[in-house]
Amino acid sequence: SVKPVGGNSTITEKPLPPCPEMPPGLVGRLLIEFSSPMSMERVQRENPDVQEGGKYSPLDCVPRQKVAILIPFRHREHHLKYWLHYLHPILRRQKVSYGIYIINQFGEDTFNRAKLLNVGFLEALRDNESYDCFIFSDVDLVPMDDRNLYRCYDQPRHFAVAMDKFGFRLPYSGYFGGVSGLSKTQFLKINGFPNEYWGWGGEDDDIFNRISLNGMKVSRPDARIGRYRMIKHERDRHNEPNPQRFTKIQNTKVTMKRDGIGSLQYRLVEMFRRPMYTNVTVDIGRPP
Ligand code: UDH
Repeated sequence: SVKPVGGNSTITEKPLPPCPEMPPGLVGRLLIEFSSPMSMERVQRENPDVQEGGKYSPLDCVPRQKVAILIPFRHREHHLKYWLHYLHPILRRQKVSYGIYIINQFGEDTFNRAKLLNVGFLEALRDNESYDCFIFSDVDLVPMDDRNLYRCYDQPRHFAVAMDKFGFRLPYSGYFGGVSGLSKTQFLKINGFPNEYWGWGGEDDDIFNRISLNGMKVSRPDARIGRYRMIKHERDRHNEPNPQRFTKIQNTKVTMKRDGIGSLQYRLVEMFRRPMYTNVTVDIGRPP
């Protein structure tokens, strides 16, 4: 379109091109460390283009997807600062249109990662940004290569394929933990994630089973690109290994029909926006 500006001069507004499949500004391998001090003020200062609530869209191209990034969370403020410090610039270089959602479990009952992520899916949709891609990331995992593109793929994606703590290899072929991503359609096809895994472990294997049982196949980046650093930490209180996990993952075929996004129940405690992220605090109850 041609817009008249003052007298007889004109500027031509070219329609924006779609964002490139492989963004040209990527740098590849990154130096990731967690020893220098970090503050939220610094993260804000270094990311002035991020909008309130941790939202961003590239200005020079039209992104093909809108991505909600959902982080299960409780008492990990220290990790969150590093995660935001590293991820905002990476996502900007990747030309992602995104919003960051911290799904904070209210109270001190047993932690439930997968249920929090189900809540995140619904609350991000309620935020009216028309997200069509959902990326689920632990707060302590930072990619070491920006060619590991945070978007959705033809098949459900597993991003964290080569973590430092597993010697930069997949711990087993069906591993789906750490960082994963599903389109809205893929997520609904598997009835979302299980709500009934309380405490540590098993929920990621259940999600892997749901994907396979619904005729999909996990897609992954090359292990040279899908490298991650994890911020070292001790086991959290109220997130002990769940002793039921081994038997539960044998039953996904039966349980996925009744347990998932379709049966999710929770109470939203508060939602507020910070400059670098949106916080969703939620009461998800406790194990029966
Ligand atoms: N999370 C929290 N708060 C909690 C528990 C879990 O925010 O209290 C979230 C957080 O995003 C975390 C994710 O859930 O990254 C996964 O939980 P995790 O980090 O406990 O799981 P991981 O397998 O570690 O990474 C298990 C404990 C290892 C202890 C090793 C001691 N040497």
